[in-house]
Amino acid sequence: MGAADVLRGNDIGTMVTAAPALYPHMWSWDAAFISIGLAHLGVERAGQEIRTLLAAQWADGMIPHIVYGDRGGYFPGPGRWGTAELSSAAPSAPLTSGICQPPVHAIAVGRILEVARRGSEADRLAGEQLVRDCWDSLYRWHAWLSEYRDPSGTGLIGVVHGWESGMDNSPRWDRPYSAVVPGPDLPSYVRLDRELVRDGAERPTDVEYDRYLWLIEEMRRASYDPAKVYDTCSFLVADVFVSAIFAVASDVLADLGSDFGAPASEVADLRMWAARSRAAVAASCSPETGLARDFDRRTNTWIDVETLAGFAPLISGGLSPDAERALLDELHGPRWAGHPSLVAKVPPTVSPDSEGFKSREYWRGPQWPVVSWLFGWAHARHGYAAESERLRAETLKLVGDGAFSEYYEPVTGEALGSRKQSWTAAVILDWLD
Ligand code: 9YW
Repeated sequence: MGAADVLRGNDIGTMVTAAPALYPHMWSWDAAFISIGLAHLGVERAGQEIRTLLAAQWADGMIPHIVYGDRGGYFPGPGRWGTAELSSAAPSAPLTSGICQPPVHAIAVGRILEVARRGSEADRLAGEQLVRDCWDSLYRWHAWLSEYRDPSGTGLIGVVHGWESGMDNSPRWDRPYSAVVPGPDLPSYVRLDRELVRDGAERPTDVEYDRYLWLIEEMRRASYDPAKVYDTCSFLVADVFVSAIFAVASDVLADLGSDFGAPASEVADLRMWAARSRAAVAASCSPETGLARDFDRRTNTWIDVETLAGFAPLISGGLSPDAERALLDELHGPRWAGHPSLVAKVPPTVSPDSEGFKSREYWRGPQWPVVSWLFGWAHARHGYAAESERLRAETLKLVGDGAFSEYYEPVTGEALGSRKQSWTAAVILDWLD
């Protein structure tokens, strides 16, 4: 089965589910990557994916992290969130979760446009129409992040749940999560993921899940009012990887805006947000390791845990040429992507040399093809063509088993998590182009 078949197989009409069994709904950042893959099968269908996601955008501008389709099959489902009952900003159709995910959407629209412009006249027109149709919604999304997740204008965008980072159980979050203490009134629940991924070591633990769900309770109590959530939620971390994505996606959106005649003041906002976040990501780098760091806003401390997110400045740019070269060499060097024990020379989520490295455990070590694509895209954008090509070639080697897995064991190359994961198939389609 090829990558295109995976996407077609997971397509339930207006959405391609993130995975056939484990994730039978639409996830925000997955949808963006999936739309890039879909562009290679038809620009109209790619645009449809973005439109489905944006149709679920909240009235205040937030793009929710899950848009639920008609089927159940995932916990937590819409009932656990209760967003439509509790928040006047949330849509009641479709039902959504109450948090967000990394803002990669403008990057996706930019990439779809590139693909469209190389295709037929109809493709080109469809790509350009997509930009016109979604620019304003994407601007409002970026404005929401700036207003509600960085209210003092530091440039670092806050997340109020590890799920918002997309890297759910990364060791980056261990310390902030240790301060999340589930109350005795946490409603009971049954996990469904453990039925589908039999090896418990590949998924977050039950202790982690209790905390994930307790944060939902806290947000319910704040009625998902973004200012109240920011002030009261027991987890609030300025996320350097989300901030880097926000910076570069704001650049892309600003460029699209100037090409397509968007209001000059909005384009200027985007350029200001991009510059501010780029500078803040660069300034977060540890003087010892050179890696960028998250900042725990509840305890006002830097989080000095080394993970792949520390390479965030390679996504957003803005380091001095020497510092950038050093960080690039570190990423591709023997502690990370070039580690001698790895089957494929793509970055693991945690270095095998780190204490916290767990080779099978989700965001604590495995390699995620979609993250490699993002670094490859950023390398190409910032002029590192050879490194970009290496990530492409090495990831293709990794996924040569045809499983299109969610993540891979770095030392053995074993496929882990869900099979036929849509975003894995999507980035492979883009890379095979
Ligand atoms: C979960 C869908 C999502 C991704 C996240 C990833 C995982 C959901 O799957 O979270 O239940 O664990 O961590 O980044 O969007 O692919």
